[in-house]
Amino acid sequence: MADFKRSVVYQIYPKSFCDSNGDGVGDLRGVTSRLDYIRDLGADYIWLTPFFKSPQRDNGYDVADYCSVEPMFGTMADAEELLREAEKRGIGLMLDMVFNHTSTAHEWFQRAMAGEKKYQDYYIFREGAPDAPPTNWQSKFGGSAWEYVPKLKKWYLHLFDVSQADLNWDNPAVREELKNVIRFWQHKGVRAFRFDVVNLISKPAVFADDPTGDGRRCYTDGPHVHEYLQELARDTGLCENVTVGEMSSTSLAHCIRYTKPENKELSMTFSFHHLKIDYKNGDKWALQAPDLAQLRDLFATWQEGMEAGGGWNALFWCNHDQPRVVSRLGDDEKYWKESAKMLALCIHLMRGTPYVYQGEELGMTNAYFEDIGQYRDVESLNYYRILQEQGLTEADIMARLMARSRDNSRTPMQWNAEKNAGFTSGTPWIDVPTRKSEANAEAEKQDEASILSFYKRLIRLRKERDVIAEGDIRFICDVPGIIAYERTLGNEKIAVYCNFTGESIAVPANGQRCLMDSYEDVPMMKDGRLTLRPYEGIAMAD
Ligand code: TEU
Repeated sequence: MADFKRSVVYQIYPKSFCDSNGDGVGDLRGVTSRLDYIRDLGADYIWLTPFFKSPQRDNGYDVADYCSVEPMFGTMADAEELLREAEKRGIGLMLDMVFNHTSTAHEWFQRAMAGEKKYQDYYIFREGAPDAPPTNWQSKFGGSAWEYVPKLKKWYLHLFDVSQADLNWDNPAVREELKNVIRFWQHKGVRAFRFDVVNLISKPAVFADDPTGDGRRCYTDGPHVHEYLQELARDTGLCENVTVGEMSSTSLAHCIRYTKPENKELSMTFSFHHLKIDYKNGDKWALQAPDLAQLRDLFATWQEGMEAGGGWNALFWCNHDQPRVVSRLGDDEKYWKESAKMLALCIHLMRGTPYVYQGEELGMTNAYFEDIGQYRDVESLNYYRILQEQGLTEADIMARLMARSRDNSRTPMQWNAEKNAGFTSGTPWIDVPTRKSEANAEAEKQDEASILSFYKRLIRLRKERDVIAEGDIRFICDVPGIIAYERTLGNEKIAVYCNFTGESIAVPANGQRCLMDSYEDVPMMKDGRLTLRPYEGIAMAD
């Protein structure tokens, strides 16, 4: 069985993880200094978000040189040391390849701007009048996806920030350049890769307006995407590595194709449908209570569907783009511990490879910033302006940012209860949240009943019981507010019951032995019925 199925990946956002030199920004040596913490947690890989040379308009997702280290994060020697030290502890590094676009500060783009035809073909430039963008597509960060360059009399495409120009994957020279980037890091010993928004790389042959939407249907899972991924994997030996593709607005059918082993594309995919259940009418900036029935249906569809099609999911609630799950789907006050543990149990025992985002294992909460001056993220700042232009009140806008901003997950990692949560001796680049200072590594390490200890046990359980990595999955018990499923491998069976509400709910249940309970208690089981307390999550074995 492939090693990635038994693995757990720990995601680090270096800027916010640990600052070794007191400049207020986390760095690679900071990561190295905390490797024992990650080993003790039980993670097998560390996904590091981009630390490459970058103007940091989008915190490193605007790469100016894929084969160098941004000085703010350290040096190439620091990266090599981190790799070596991680390997010593049996941990592999997973690097983040941002191949849909480069920063406009990248040499390729600069040369394109200087008029070199060869490099203009690396990007997506289109002729056109200065007042008429080639299509009506919208940038994911707000506004048009096209920027006009007067001196070239051309537009270029940027599906994200204006400083992130989309690469032209139809140009074989671009594909060769990107293969060389992978080879460069493989040569240094990197054995896992994450590919940023990789289902957006293949643009349509003809660029046309999207009559009803923002354009995503025109370029998502595009015409040559599978072919390009196969070529990339074949020519760089990626099948020997662990790979995960971030898939924006994708479909189950495509994710099966991306991850079916015989297709030789990727080990697994991230999809986001389950994290849009609180978007009103699909709009990230419009709030609504989470639709729990939809959440259950989406998990059932994706989990059972990927199994039937022979694909493999990456399992996650949190990353550097998402609000903290305990604030979003749990209760970060009254049932803080119980709900954080229930959410962990629910996702880790599904079929797929779990990802833990720094601080999730401590139950870190949203930032609850009250002042726009505390926000740093380009998307949040853009939307602050866009929502103002739409005429929303300041209070309404701030409530939306408080719930949805990507900065919710980018606050400093909470190492202890001291100043700046032990993240830096200087002034942190982004504030530490005021809520839940007890969510910190030092305190939780000592406490058997902490959220951190619960994550450690969950990760250990995956290594002890084959049914978690290998078993089939069936969703059971269609009761509102409950997500429940069974995993089966031969005679081995685990049943998982999770209450996503603040009320007690009774469900029909079987299973003899409790493996884990988010209440750290004996489950309330009687006559074939299990009463789940508020936010209780239970795993039972036969
Ligand atoms: O994110 C891709 C993406 O589309 C979203 O997660 C996006 O941030 C969200 O939908 C906006 O509401 C990836 C990276 O994870 C993200 O940090 C980068 O900003 C983005 O690509 C561009 O590289």
